[in-house]
Amino acid sequence: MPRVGIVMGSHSDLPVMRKAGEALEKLGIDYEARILSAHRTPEETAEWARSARGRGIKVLIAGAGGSAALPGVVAAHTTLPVVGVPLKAWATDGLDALLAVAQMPKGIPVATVAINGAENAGLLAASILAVTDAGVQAALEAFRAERAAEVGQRDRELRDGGLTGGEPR
Ligand code: RP5
Repeated sequence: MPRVGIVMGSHSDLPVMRKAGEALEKLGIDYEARILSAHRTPEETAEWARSARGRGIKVLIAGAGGSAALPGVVAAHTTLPVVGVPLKAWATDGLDALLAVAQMPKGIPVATVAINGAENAGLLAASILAVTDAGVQAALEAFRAERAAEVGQRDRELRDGGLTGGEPR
């Protein structure tokens, strides 16, 4: 049964937003995913957010670009925690969406990750689930241990081989 709901404002958001799903899959967490727009399909968006708790969903992840109202609108219709992902769209390198998602009015919070930070949104949703799920907590700890091992490996390579290799970001 899905415990996380992922929503994005457009099919054009999918290449970034799928990283949230991939992070959850690595941790063994089921999710549902939808394309719903705060502006183009406002009624469907509200209904999805309102009904999420009743479907057993515990955390929502919402990504949008441009004026990026979606995470805030979703949060307005549920008291489930909402993780917002500001997406880089057609202008301003995503700063427009970052401000729209982060600058919520008092009383309706959205936990905002970095621009295009969909993977971290998945990990943050997992951390929220891990508060009451020891299996997810163990999976997160294993994930972090893997990341630490990767850093250690790169450090050994650098100390042995000097400042060679590396890929531009
Ligand atoms: C937002 O506008 C979407 O979340 C997307 O990031 C952006 C552009 O949407 P499209 O015009 O590509 O559908 O609502």
